[in-house]
Amino acid sequence: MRERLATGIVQVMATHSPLSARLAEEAGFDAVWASGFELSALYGVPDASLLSFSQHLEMTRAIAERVSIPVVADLDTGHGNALNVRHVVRQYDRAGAGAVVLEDKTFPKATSLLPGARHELIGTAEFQGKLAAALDARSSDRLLVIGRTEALIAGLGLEEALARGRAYAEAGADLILVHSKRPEPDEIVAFAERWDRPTPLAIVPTAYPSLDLTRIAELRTIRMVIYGNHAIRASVAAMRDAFATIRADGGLARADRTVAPLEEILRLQGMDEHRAAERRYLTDQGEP
Ligand code: SPV
Ligand code: MG
Repeated sequence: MRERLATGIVQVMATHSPLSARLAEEAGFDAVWASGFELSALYGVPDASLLSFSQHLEMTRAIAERVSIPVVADLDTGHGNALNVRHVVRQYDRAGAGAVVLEDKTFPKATSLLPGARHELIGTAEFQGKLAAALDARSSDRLLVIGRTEALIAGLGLEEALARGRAYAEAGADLILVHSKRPEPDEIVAFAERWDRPTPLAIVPTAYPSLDLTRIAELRTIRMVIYGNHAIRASVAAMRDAFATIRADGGLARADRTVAPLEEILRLQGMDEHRAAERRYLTDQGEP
């Protein structure tokens, strides 16, 4: 991940499962985003600190086992104070995460893109302590620690966002993620243009999709783009279509032409390797 960051813009696709992570890898993304929003949606609950840390950790571990690209793990607020962060980061490090993202909101958090949600931030110094705890907890600097400010999401303005970003860079964060929910990229562009630290920036352009890679590259300070929730949204749209077709037709014939063939699912499950292992180890096959 560090090498890729040094040479270009790292594109990270959202996932909520090892299967969606494999599809992201096959599509050519540099890394996958173990998204708290996507996993919450998968469980059918709001992204509001309702799932336990171990539920998200197990998803991250399962993804890391099934892909060879890095996993960027969404740790939300770190599940408590700096002492909780130490514990949590050690677990994600062992689970094989390539990066962890911690955000400066209070626990329990409100999901960032919800219109009218109340967003409260912890103090800058307290969040610096959480970042320091995360940096000390990692087993090596292979694991990137990304500090995320929600100052723009909370409506605190550009100056506060920049001040927090600088403070988190000073605390040693490897990247600063700055999030915005405005439908236009103006405040992110302003942030990126005024960013005056060597620490690279990360963004999640879900709310402002007009900001594409060409423009991001021109800004020069943004090195990571996280496509925040297009895995779960794509799968919901695809499932809804297939379910409606089957209901309307009273059968599978037409839906069968649009859903992925069974062979494709078997391949994604690693069935070839499984069958090879079967031939190698189940040597009693054929005996009565
Ligand atoms: C997530 O995907 O869980 C994120 C990005 O943190 S957002 O939902 O936009 O806050
Ligand atoms: Mg999240």
